[in-house]
Amino acid sequence: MNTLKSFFLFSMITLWCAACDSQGELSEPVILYNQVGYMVDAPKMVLVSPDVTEVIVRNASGREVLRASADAPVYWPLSGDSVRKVNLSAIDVPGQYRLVMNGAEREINVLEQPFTDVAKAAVKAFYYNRSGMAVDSVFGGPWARLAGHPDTIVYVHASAADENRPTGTVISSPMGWYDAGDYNKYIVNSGISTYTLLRALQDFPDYFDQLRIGLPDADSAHPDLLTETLYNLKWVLTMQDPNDGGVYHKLTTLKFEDFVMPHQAVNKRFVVSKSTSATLDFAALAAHSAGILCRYNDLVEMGEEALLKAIKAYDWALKNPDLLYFQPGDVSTGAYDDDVLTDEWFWASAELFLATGDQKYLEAAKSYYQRPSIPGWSQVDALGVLSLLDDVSLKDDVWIHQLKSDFLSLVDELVEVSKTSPYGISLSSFEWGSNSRVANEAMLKLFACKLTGSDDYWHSALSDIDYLLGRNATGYCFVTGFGDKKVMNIHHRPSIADGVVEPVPGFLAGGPNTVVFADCPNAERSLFPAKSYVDLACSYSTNEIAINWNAPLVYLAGGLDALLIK
Ligand code: 9MR
Ligand code: 9MR
Repeated sequence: MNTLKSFFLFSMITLWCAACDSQGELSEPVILYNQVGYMVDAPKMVLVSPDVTEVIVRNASGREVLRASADAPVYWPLSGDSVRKVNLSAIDVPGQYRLVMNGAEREINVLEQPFTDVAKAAVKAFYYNRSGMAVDSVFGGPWARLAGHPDTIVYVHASAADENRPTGTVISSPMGWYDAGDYNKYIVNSGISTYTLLRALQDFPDYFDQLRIGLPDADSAHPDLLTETLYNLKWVLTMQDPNDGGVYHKLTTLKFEDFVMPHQAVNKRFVVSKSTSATLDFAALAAHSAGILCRYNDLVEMGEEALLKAIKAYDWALKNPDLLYFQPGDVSTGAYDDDVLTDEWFWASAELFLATGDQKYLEAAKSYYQRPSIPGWSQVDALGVLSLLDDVSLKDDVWIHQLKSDFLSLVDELVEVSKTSPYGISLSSFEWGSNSRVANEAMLKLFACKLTGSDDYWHSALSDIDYLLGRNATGYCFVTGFGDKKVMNIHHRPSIADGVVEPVPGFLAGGPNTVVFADCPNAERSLFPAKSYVDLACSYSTNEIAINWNAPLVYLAGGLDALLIK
């Protein structure tokens, strides 16, 4: 049988068996729902399998409050199944409700502000991933752990050596977050992650100013989100070579460490290769943060230093415009290699212009500008656009008008897709970290809502969070520590090695995709990308966590909550 035929047969069997168990008996209907909570004054949608035509909703005292009929089933080629939408928006009183259908029951929560706990946990996750610091039991509960990776003795790798800092030179580069389930620290990925958290702070200041998450270094003068972000920013600023302004691509062991606790992962650490991408991302982040730091008396000096470093980094990039990152032969940790830097040039130029007012950076930004795309570690043009659109002094500028219209047309397209998508999201493909793409799309939608005030945008972002919290083709609530069908086995070294059953909470799992099938050789994996996810620690391609995936979750959960307090 040829591949196409067997794939077709496989799909038919999958469809036919959607409502059967292994013996072909009728099994429970499928119901997919946001397992954390729905917002009271907002659209509420659950998904059911084709066998369900009506859902009865009962309140906590058992009284029927709604009978909602299910829409016609719609097939999604990406999930290989058909689902029906059920609109529960008529529920307008907060509380717990039971959904009853075909003999099965599920409970949903309807709340004024359902996402506060997710927002707090998503910020706290960064604290749990701090390098060079113990997690105290007062703040970390069962996930308390010893400190690892002080990074006060870090070697200059041959790929990064020059006459000022020859191979083997020792430098100090402490603090910062571990990138993900591994223990390394990568500038490219730190750039977007740190920026996204600062963006959340700027876009929803009232909300994040008062959000307290329990940090050992918290104080009343700074929002906790800023305190957490500073922990990484301080590390980022150590990654510049003061001699020439170039920035090391990463701080890493030569190979990934084993699945041990941070203090047991003691292999030598190196700074590897300066690269144009890391240097531009550094310049953008440092320049952007300068503007924020200068608002706090005790951080003014750090802000001024950050700006000087940003300028120096940009100058280095001008002299070394094409130094792409190539993984040295003896290094096998994350590469974050990107060979298209137009967007990094745009972002850095935009931020340097905003921070200095110097027209030369504006001219550069204009020359690199292209219609933005969804943010990702290798795609940062939207970040520059958000910063420019946020600057009130530019709002009458003709070029900025163009940016705004390009940005809104991008978000409008996303919203249109989500309206017709069977699962109510804007994804049309599934990449590594697919859940983060959902969250990043939602971030753009919330920003568009701030720009225009249109409900359509935040409703679509709300549908994205519903997806992440359980209303997806796998039925998992993808944030650790939350949900009825919980993710338990993230590819996260501390969660694997700490002996605690529950994983470290607040992390967004990478999510379904079909990029790598070999990570868990014995696991059954769907061939359909939206279902191709396994909650197994071996599955680094679907079940790792990462700072650039959690940052847009912070923005989304906090942003939605914040919009509701208006
Ligand atoms: O554990 C590694 C994880 O943290 C990385 O994100 C991932 C992708 O680079 O790689 C994991 O390491 C795997 C390696 O790439 C291939 N061999 C198996 C390793 C994990 O068991
Ligand atoms: O998020 C990254 C993804 O886009 C890449 O395809 C993948 C393989 O290179 O690497 C991912 O990033 C990992 C990084 O290399 C190492 N730390 C964990 C990151 C998340 O898996």
